[in-house]
Amino acid sequence: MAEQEQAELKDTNQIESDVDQTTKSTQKKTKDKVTPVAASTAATTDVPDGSGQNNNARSTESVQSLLKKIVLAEQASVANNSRSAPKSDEEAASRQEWKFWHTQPVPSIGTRVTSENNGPVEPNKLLEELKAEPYKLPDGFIWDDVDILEDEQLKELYVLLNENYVEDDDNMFRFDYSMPFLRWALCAPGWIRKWHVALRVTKSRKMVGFISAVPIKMKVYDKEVQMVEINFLCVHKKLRLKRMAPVLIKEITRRVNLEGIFQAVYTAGVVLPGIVGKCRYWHRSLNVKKLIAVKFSYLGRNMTLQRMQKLYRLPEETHVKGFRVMRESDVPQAFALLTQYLKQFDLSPVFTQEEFEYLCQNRSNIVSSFVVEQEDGEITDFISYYHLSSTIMSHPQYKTLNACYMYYYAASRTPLPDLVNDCLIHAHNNDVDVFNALDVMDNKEFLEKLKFGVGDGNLQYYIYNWKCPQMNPEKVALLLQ
Ligand code: MYA
Repeated sequence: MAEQEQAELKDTNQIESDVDQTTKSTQKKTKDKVTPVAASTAATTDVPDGSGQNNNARSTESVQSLLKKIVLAEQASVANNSRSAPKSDEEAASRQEWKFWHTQPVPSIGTRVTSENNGPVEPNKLLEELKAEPYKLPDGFIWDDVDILEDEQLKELYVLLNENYVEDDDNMFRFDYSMPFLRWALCAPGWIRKWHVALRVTKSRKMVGFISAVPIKMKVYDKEVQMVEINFLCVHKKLRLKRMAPVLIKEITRRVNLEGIFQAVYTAGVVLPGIVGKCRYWHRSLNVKKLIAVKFSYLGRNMTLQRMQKLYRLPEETHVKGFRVMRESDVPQAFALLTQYLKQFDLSPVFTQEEFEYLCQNRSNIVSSFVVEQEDGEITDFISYYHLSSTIMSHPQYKTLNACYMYYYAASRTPLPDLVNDCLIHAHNNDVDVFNALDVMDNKEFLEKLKFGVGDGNLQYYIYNWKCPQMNPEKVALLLQ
């Protein structure tokens, strides 16, 4: 084994029994892919509650404009709140040692990449240059390819992630990917079983680590490149900080390289070398009472629960004429709209119709998608969101936070805020507590207008073995689950 590998694996012995014995972690902090749901929306301005006499004198318009100011003030207060400071500091990251990442084909932090650069860091390798055997693991651990189509194995992955995956900075919420959601995300067209890599304890066969890849064709600036997307990197809490993550990453790289692919796209809440885009999550409260109860949101000075509920209240009926759930027969038109829309971005997937249908068709509790149908039957707009709950880690009453995330859309006729507003109404009617969106694509057109509050973490986009200038969030059009 090479020296580097030996170093990566040191300290990994003696942990097998720990992992077998303990299910509840004592680890204080994990670094997040993205704060699952945490946003402190603390309103600091007084607001009319709709019940008092002093409101009667105000016109609807002035109340509207006051509400808008309150939302903006609220958002500013969230942005300035030290609790909401970005948790990953790029300057600090530039001083970090990067024992593993410095060995990888990614530009170092602080490298200035000019616009002439848009290509691989290192050339593709020949098959005979690739390592044919899996990376060696410390005694007591084995590799396994998870069969996601087998319920038992899917359940094991579900449990690993449910107990050990991404948490917010304050360890209050942890992503709770459902089994059908995981099967959907991991079995996207072109998936292969050996890219669902698990780390198991040899004796007990307990799953204690995971990483996955699924194929995706990406457009980066003016180039189209076949890549994989890497997701669900997870190491059991009892195995943390023992250099297991680099071994998982190297093993998935080896397996992907063996299929002739040398680039990967991934996102993380942590700052790592090779950032191509730095985005931010925003949150739109739907179930104010619950969000406050579970400390997702806070009532600011001079704000009451009733006022806050009024601020975020939504009608029951959707507004846009012709807005309806997407059907199978809409797929070709919706696909054409999305394909056209995605062309303008610097980082976007290049979907086939089959991939679009797989990812964006309606699936209960996984994806909700809608179209606008004109009177003549033409489909002019498409919009979708995905459902991803978080476990509320310590609340006596509420155990699950129902969240959804803005996914792909393409609006050719209807103003984007109107489409999103109908999604909010739909989500609210379906018991979603909070609607999340990144500041990617044209999302800035609706975030403030529809009362989203800025979140407290960044989501960085990365491309493995690729060098290109960093892009602004509004040039990013890739949404990973
Ligand atoms: S992002 C989601 C990541 N998962 C979680 O946050 C879940 C909770 N956390 C954990 O399970 C662990 O803390 C993880 C780290 C597994 C994250 N991406 O083993 P260690 C570096 C990449 O001692 P642990 C997602 O799924 C760290 O800087 N690297 O640490 C996309 C250090 O390297 P260096 C990360 O805490 C994943 C080294 O690992 C991340 O026990 C994309 C320490 O290892 C991170 N999120 O485990 C992966 N966090 O010494 C890259 C820490 O250099 C894919 N580290 O500072 C690359 C492309 C591969 C395919 C290429 C094909 C061509």
